[in-house]
Amino acid sequence: TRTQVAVIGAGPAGLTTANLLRQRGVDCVVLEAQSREFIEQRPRAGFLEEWAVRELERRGLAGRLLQQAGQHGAFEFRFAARRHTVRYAELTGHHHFVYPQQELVTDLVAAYADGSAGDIRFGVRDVRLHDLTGDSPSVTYTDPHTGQSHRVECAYIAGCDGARGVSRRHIPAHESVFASHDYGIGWLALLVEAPPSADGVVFGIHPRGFAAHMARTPQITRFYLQCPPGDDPANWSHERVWQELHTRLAVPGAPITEGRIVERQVLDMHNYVVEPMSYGRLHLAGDSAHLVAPIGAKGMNLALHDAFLLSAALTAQLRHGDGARLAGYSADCLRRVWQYQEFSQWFADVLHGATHADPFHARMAEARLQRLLSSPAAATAFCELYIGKL
Ligand code: RFL
Repeated sequence: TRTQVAVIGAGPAGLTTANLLRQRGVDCVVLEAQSREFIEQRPRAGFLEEWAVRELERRGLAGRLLQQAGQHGAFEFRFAARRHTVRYAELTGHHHFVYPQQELVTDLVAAYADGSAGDIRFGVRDVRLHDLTGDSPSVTYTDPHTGQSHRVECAYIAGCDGARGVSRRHIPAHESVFASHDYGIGWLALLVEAPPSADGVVFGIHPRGFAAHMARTPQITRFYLQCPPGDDPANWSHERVWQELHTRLAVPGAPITEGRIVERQVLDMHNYVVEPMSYGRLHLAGDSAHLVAPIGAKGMNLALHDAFLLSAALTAQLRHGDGARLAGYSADCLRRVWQYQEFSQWFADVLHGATHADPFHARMAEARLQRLLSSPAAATAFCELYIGKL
């Protein structure tokens, strides 16, 4: 096969890139390791920042989202048995759209594959990238049904294959800096069949560990519980989960609604950034280039931001021979990436402060929280980052 852009990975980054390329008359082929059914049901993120939704809307990709998504403009901290609401929409003029990631993926696959007859190949194996520094790179993969090897020849490769993908590994170590940070903390991520117990997000700060509540749909709620990194989800029985959630999120008059736990996984809180995000004809986008622990709900938003920039840069190059945006692609993405990394780090220190072994750190976290809750200027600065208004 010959195409202009080979897109590896059909997550939010890859699918958005592919849709926007096709809209602008650039040919592409998407290669995805999983099946269509699998990616349309994989639950992950749920919070989209308003600027990202407006951009999807401008491109005709937000039809169902705008009909179905809930809107959030406030969250609350809970600690010492009290609630403290932060009304970030009032402070910034912007809000979040709550739309499960798998719904966005479903819409983007439909718009690309069904709506515009885009070429997408599911279940591919052994994806490899070739000749990245030459003029005619290519991608090979094995077809799962026939066992046959295929080659996609292209002009550019969009490496959108997530945190565990292969694209990033094709960049020689001496050609990029891999900057990373490990919090040494785990979060037990839970999906529960229960309606939300509060209007917005709840961040619980407690000496037993952080806990959070995030609405997803009227029937499904996500919860997080701080736990040791690498903890075994089997250590968390139904009884233990609910006991800890009730304790860590406890305030009078605001009970937590229990339900069946349909997903339990332990996430080790760590971040990384690959810099630059480009190597020869390969350009990374989304989690393949940068991971931000789900502390401030940033990952999916960054994946979309990269996709908007990459599709515009590739179009300028391939349709108009203008390479300036592609040359600046990595730096343009990384400005927002590093702001979000810094925000997540700051916020993580506040959320986990109550369990910090070092009393100095614990008191610093308290001081930050007090300032955030008492100074409108501090609250506005925080909220601008929280909603991604840069
Ligand atoms: P994705 O979504 O991981 O998509 C990558 C795709 O590439 C495929 N793939 C391959 N395809 C071909 N060949 C290979 N060798 C391949 N290897 C992998 C994969 O199957 C997949 O389909 O990356 P993308 O597009 O960069 O999108 C990033 C987001 O998915 C991620 O940042 C968010 O889910 C992070 N995240 C959250 N982000 C938010 O903005 N708000 C949130 O509230 C939020 N909550 C979360 C999250 C991530 C979580 N987990 C488990 C990772 C909650 C959780 C629990």
